[in-house]
Amino acid sequence: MVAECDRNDDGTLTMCEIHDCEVRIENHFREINGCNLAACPCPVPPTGCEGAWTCTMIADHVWTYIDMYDDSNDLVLTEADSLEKEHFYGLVEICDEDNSQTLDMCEIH
Ligand SMILES: [Ca+2]
Ligand SMILES: [Ca+2]
Ligand SMILES: [Ca+2]
Repeated sequence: MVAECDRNDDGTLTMCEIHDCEVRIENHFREINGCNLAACPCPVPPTGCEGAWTCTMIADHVWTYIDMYDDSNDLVLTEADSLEKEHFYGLVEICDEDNSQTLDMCEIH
């Protein structure tokens, strides 16, 4: 593991070296299976910024959100899902990057 993932050859693995390695392994698996590749930045904890979220926390929150509101389990929020209409339209206004009037996971993210 160390030999394979230690990018700067210092004999230790930082969090980001391990993370990059995991992403490479995951993308190797995805390539074989014809899936879209993961683009995951290293989840560096924010420093000197109280209340800031890491990318991992944001990703967790997206899943929580989808879990709570996506009744149709298609990983897309639409008018048909149980999100309050007012809240949904507010989010669409802010987050709907392709103007489809629905929110996919990446838009919520
Ligand atoms: Ca290293
Ligand atoms: Ca849905
Ligand atoms: Ca959209």
